[in-house]
Amino acid sequence: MDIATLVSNAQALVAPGKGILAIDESTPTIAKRLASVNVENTEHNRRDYRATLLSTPGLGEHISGAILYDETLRQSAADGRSMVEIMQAQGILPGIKVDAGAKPLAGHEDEKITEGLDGLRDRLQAYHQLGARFAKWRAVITIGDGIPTSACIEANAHALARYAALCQENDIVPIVEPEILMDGGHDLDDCFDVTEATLRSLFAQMYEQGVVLEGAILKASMVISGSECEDRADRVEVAQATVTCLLNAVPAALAGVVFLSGGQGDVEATEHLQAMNALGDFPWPLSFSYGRALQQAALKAWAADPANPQQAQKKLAHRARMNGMAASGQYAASHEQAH
Ligand code: 5MM
Repeated sequence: MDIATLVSNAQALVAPGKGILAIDESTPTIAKRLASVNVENTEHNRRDYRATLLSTPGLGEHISGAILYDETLRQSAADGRSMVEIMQAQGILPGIKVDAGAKPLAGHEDEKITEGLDGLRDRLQAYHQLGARFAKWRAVITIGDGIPTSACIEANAHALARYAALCQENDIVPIVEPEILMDGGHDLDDCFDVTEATLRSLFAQMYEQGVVLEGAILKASMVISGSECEDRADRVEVAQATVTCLLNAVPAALAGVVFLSGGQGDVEATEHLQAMNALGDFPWPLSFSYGRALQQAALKAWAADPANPQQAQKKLAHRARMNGMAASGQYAASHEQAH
């Protein structure tokens, strides 16, 4: 394990004004995204869409790394350059999703456990050779009647910690992503309690497994009201609850925290990040690792005219710039109009 390289790559991923582009949708998930814009889910279309995003001029100004799906890491664009070469030319670190998806947790109705530890050491070695320098593993926690159970929280925390230790053994920075789903009618306090319990369990397990926190990143969901909640918290309430929860449960030694968007609107996700960074300085950089909130506008523009990728690239560059500003606490709504 090369700790100096792990730490320097982790710090590069959360460098000031930069965040991560999540384009690691599994084939069933990208099928839904493409269907929403009436595009057929073929390998050719997935390749062209993702090559368009990664080739955005100047993308490296606000994007430090991109998380890819296995297929994308092995692909080359139509011009013959590999996706990894495109990213290297942009100064963007290649990342890879290594979990095998969230499956039903035996004996626990409506709860999930993320699989993928078997054979992971060999896969990480192969991914490192292909150019990956960081990885991601997502656990899914649902809030509902009597759930999440401690069995679900602890099983997922244990798997995340074992994944993280294996990554570091292979000089790959682990991003640990315990996503508390926004689905449901729960309120902000419910989300706070579940998020705090999940993070406390995760960092206890990471300590047990000997994960070097300075070379690891948390991909967190915000503390936010459920999408069906009747009285949803506003931007400042979400920001205050989220940073309070993180300060309670996340060790200061961690390299950084990046947020997922989880179904928020693209501007909403930027506003929440800005509201958090406006609250002051924290032990870790607070940045972004958005999937949908970075891609929504770009996907629509690309689907409207795939032969003219510049429109989609302009949309992505704009959202990356807005979120880069929010990561530095310098975003304002007026910046949206400058687009
Ligand atoms: C980009 O989507 C990622 C992969 O999802 P599946 O494994 O379900 O296909 C997903 O893990 C994503 O990175 C996170 O959920 C964050 O994305 P959002 O859209 O919530 O910011």
